[in-house]
Amino acid sequence: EFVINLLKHPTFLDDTYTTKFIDTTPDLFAFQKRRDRATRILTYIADISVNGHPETAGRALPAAEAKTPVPPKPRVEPVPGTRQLLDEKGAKAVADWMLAQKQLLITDTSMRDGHQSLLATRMRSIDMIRVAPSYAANLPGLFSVECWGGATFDVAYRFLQECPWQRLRDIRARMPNLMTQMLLRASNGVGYTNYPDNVVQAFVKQAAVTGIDVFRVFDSLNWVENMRVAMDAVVESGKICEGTICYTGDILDPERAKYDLKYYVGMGQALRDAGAHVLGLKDMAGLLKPASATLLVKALKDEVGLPIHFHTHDTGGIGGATILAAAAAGVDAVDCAMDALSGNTSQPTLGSIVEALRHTDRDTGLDISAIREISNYWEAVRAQYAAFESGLQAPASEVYLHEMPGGQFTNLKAQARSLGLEDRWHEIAQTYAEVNRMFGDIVKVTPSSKVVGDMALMMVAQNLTRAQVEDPAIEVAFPDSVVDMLKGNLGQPPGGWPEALQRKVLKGEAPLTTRPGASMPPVDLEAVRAKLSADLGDQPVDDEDLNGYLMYPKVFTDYRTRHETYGPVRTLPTRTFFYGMEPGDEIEAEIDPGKTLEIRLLTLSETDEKGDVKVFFELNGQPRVIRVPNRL
Ligand code: BTN
Ligand code: 3PY
Ligand code: ZN
Repeated sequence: EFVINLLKHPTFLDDTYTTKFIDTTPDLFAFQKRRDRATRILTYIADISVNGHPETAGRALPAAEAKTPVPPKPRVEPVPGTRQLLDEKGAKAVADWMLAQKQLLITDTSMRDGHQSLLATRMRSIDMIRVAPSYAANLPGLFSVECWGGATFDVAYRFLQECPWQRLRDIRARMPNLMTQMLLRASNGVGYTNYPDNVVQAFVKQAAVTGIDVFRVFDSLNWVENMRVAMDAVVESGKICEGTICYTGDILDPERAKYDLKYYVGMGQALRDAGAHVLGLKDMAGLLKPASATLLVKALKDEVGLPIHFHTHDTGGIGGATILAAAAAGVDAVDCAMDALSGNTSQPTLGSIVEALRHTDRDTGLDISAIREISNYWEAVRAQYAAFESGLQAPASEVYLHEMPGGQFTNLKAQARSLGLEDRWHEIAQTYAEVNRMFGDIVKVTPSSKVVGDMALMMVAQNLTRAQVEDPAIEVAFPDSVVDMLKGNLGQPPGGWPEALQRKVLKGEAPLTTRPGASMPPVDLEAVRAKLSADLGDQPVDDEDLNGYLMYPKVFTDYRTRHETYGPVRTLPTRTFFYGMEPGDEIEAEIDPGKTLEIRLLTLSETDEKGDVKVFFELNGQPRVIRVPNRL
């Protein structure tokens, strides 16, 4: 029997847009609305119990002995942390404080990059929200908690049937003393393409209002010109602008002279001059080697003058060594993932970095027993996502060949599997490297990494060599993303695009060489809001909804349409969300603060002549029957 007691906190999971709707529409019958929501949730459970969840079909099941995750008890009331410093003294004061600290500051990435890089970004909000109070109370000395942005935004709507803004609001409310952090792809927002300037500005403004404190802003081609709109918007919001260098190549390798020490120092200075409070050093693939980190961090510290926040991945297995080298060279803050969500394509292991530095001059001061407790919680959470594990068994030095970002690696592997190419993975890795050289040796990070991945998959699937692709006499149907990138729609890489390839791909069309946003007209936000509201049957569209729609129109409206059928399924325990219930199972779901549904599944009928199954529930002690089609 599987029973979960959700946190009985009065503000738990507050303020769905459904409740906002009720709040702003007092003449609605609240009782009717409530009953509807319960019915919708029962419909979802019934459907999943009968038909399974498409995302977990055919995938590994959670182990039979998997335990219900129980968050560690908050030991004390949260004491003031970095959040209070930011709120009271401002972004510049936080940057000055970082520079004045001796201890190595730590960002925990478990709620964003950790699960993005290990579990295909599939972690649900409820699993984060339940542990947020433990972070606030037991680890008040963290620099920040990365919990938003990157791929989590669209995955929330698309695959998890939940609102990313609500996730942020709920985490923020439970971690009042810690800074929240997000990953923002500059003019690409949290999407895969350039957006008009006013869309990027509106998005940043909303993220700041809903609860982001630290914005890590990067561009997928390291084009500072294309980062200014987003960076200016962050500075304008009063939050911390972490202008970020993406690291690729190897500064010690004379063959990769394009990305040498001088290049990175120059970019760091340009980001400082563009208004960054903190300099981010984002090693998205985990390519920065310890000896190079020593050189690079020293040079950036000396020649840029901003505090440096280092991010890496452990794909090659020596990420921890690089962090320690960076710490010794004076880096101010680093990213780690809680132990149970660390290693391999994720970040290095938080607890082990803390231990490695204990009793040294960079001692983090973090409580290792609090870290262990939180990691034990994540271990139990991770067990529920067995369906999304990549099966990666070990770190591999192959990362220095392909240079894939940790967040893309397992994703591309899954794409390869779906194309029947999984057994040719090492060939794909080799081809990915060749595509990179063919594109002129570019930074590979979302979205440019996706373009390289698309091209590599296509070449392997069609057995095309680089020489064939480049041969003007051979007709090649390039993926749309490749055409788009070589048109200049993601911006310009250092040194520009290789001209011969660009001519072939564009078939004579002239490429864009200016900033894409400069030639995109502003979107009429209020007109879009009005049209969206009408399309949704005159439902209200608030600023969060509007910004979600502007990033991902179809993903957003699909989410809203499903929401009409299934209600606030984000309140279900993860096991129920992905696997439904079995006769005898009992769960609780708190759909509003203090409003808890107690749900028991009694039995399921045989499939009737219409092809339907009747699912018999007890809802808060009352019998309820839901009929769903058997689609299996
Ligand atoms: C990256 O590619 O740099 C980071 C990970 C982003 C993953 C998303 S999920 C869907 C899409 N397909 C990809 O290959 N990458 C993105
Ligand atoms: C993202 O943009 O999602 C990334 O994780 C890039 O590394
Ligand atoms: Zn990362």
